[in-house]
Amino acid sequence: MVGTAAERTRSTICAVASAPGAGERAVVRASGPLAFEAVRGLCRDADGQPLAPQGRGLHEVQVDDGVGTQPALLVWMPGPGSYTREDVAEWHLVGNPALVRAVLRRLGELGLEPAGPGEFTRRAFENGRLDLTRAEGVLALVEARNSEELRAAGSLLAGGLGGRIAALREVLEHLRALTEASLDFDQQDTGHVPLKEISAALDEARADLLEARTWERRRTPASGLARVVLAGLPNAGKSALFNRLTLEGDEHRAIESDQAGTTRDAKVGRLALPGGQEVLLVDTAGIDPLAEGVDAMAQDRRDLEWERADLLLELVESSGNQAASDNPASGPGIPRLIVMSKADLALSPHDPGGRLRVSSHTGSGLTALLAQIEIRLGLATQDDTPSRSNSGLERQLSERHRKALDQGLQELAQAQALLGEGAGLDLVAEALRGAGLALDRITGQTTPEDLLDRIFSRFCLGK
Ligand SMILES: Nc1nc2c(ncn2[C@@H]2O[C@H](COP(=O)(O)OP(=O)(O)O)[C@@H](O)[C@H]2O)c(=O)[nH]1
Ligand SMILES: [Mg+2]
Repeated sequence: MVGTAAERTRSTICAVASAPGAGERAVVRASGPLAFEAVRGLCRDADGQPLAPQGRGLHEVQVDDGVGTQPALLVWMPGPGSYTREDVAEWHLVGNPALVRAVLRRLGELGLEPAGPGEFTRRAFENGRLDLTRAEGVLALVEARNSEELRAAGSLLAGGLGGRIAALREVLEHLRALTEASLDFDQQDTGHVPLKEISAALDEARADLLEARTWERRRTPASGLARVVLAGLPNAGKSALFNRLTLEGDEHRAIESDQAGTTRDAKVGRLALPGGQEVLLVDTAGIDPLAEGVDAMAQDRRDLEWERADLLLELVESSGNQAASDNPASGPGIPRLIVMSKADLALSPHDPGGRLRVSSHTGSGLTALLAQIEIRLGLATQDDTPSRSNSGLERQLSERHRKALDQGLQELAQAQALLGEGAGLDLVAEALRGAGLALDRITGQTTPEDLLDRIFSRFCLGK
């Protein structure tokens, strides 16, 4: 996509909106000011006359592809009541690739341009038909791979997040009006400043923002969470650490035992990081090159988990003879963090290499471990661009949303603190502006162009 938003919006775009290749039906879609002319140029009515559709509707037509005519159904959706808010025409044709090519060629002759990936949805967004979260919902719906992702995408598309942000934005506007009106009063004469009202509205905004964050966290399917995978030799203490860190109840516990080979099936649990975000923690079988039978299957299952890992937590016993370098748990290209386990059994309290030392029995070192995981996954930053390039769509979406929501929460906390300290209301107003900007990035009002480009370029052609 090139040119400014205004230039893009003035052109008329067309693309195949159905799956490529031969099929029962093919759909060609056009959007923009030339769509009406395109319909007149391409479609004949029952009397063989150029079709001039009146109002939204369905027409049985003959399509003139430049060689002959073919029966087709035309769906005419004049703006602004269409998906893009522009005039939109859709031709439902016999699913023949040669016919589709001929129709696209004719549309090109009529002055229409090929649409880029996601360009119809981008126009819908730019023309205010969808906010960015709902556009993301369209994308996520197209890309959903299972029912959990379908549900998650559907709730985004329905405005579950965008609607909450819009409501929050109103509360913030009210707050800003209150503080800015109060700025005009003499700073000493606090009797005129509705501090109680400002404080109550701040509390409300913060509660709403927390609710939005919880909603987004619940919405996020497991595929949208980073995977932290435990690795190490049998008995290194992987299952004990898994049990200590995961949020689930006792029925979800992994069996801990000094019998090597106890863990076979991978266990997946949720882990809460200090910043409030969740990731998946995966317990796997220990490394055993000599494993046979079901134990060998456990090794395969573990290899699979390593491949999907965003971070390997490689456990090495603090007291044992095994050194980290003896340990073959290093899948190529996967970041790993070496952790010395069973710190309570260590002879000296500090590892010479300055490595993390943890004990699942006493709980020592676990806070530092969680902080380190957060940093290594790139989740500790406020920047709302997704941290890992190879992560799936849902991961990128939920990370983007969460980071911006966290930023908004921080700004609100700052506003509350300033108000509590009796700082100047201009500072409070500044923090409120910051919170508003963070929220606007979620819905797309102030999202940088390059981030928008990246989001929309993931769409298929014709969407
Ligand atoms: N003292 C001590 N023992 C531990 C600790 N973590 C695990 N263990 C013990 O080490 C043995 C192996 O632990 P487990 O978690 O099953 O190891 P895995 O094979 O790596 O999953 C069990 O008997 C655990 O009770 C720890 O932090 N301190
Ligand atoms: Mg185990």
